[in-house]
Amino acid sequence: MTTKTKKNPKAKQDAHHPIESLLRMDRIPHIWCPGCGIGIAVNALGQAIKEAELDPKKIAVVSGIGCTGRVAGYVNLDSFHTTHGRAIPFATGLKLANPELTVIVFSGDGDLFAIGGNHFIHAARRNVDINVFCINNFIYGMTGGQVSPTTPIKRLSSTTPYGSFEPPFNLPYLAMSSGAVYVTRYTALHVRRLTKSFRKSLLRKGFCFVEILAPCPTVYARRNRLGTGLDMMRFYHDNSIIRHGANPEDAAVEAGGKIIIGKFREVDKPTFTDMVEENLRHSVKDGKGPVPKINVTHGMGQKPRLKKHR
Ligand SMILES: Cc1ncc(C[n+]2csc(CCOP(=O)(O)OP(=O)(O)O)c2C)c(N)n1
Ligand code: SF4
Repeated sequence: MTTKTKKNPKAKQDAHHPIESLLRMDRIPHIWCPGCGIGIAVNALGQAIKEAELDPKKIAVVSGIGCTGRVAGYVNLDSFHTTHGRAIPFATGLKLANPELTVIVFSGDGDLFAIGGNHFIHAARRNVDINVFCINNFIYGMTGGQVSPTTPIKRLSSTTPYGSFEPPFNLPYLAMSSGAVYVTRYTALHVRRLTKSFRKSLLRKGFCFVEILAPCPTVYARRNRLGTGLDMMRFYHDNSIIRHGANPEDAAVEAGGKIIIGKFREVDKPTFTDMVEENLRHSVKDGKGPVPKINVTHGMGQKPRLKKHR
């Protein structure tokens, strides 16, 4: 970036954002409200992709529907804005068809855990090698502020005008008990930690989950009188406790309560693709064939190579 000085008055025009190459600049300005946390997370993702030195041509970003779902439209990568709740099965298909891809699901708490909840637990159970990054703003932002599966008890929404009474999901706990190999939570304030966590997730095999607590000043904070996006960042600053290795069962988010952030889990386990290959090898060895040998390393757009075993 060039700094504008008296000697160089045109420098401002030449200034570039550090992750500009990863954004579809022709689509900027984006639709997100001032103070929204989604853009901060997108910036952290861009930085993480650069730091991980991944080839942008081998990355795919998949989103569902919602304000967060719009991320797929702004990244200058192969990206897919899929139907509501279906980002994970779409991403699973991409990864199985082309295991060389780094597949990122970037979507909201409503998309991933209400209509898409079933896909989440099964992809985690199977340890599909994808990265699921969830913006948790505790609400359905895009559709005007309905209660979501993560809305804390007592919080107001357009569908809970007297306060939500449904127990919310504790996302890291859900991810870990479903089988995710890497589970972290940060807030939109903890940009450096979030960037590092994205980077580690992108470089790690298996089902990785990063939860990003992010302000939605427009429909969540306003209705709950939590102030502006900046006020919410101040809240994160004053109330986040970094506790790596904490039991996620103890990390539920309660209205106005302390927030436990950090890395909850990092383990190695065979991925779904590993298990498919292993299972095929055993079936052949046990003489239970004929079993087609699927070459899972074929590229996108190519037909799977099926070979019969004698
Ligand atoms: C099948 C279907 N049902 C409902 C909707 C309406 N809808 C669009 S976005 C959304 C909620 C998104 O909430 P979340 O994932 O939390 O994203 P945010 O907008 O907060 O980022 C809903 C219910 C839809 N598009 N498709
Ligand atoms: S409605 Fe909320 S989540 Fe959607 S862009 Fe505005 S602040 Fe962000």
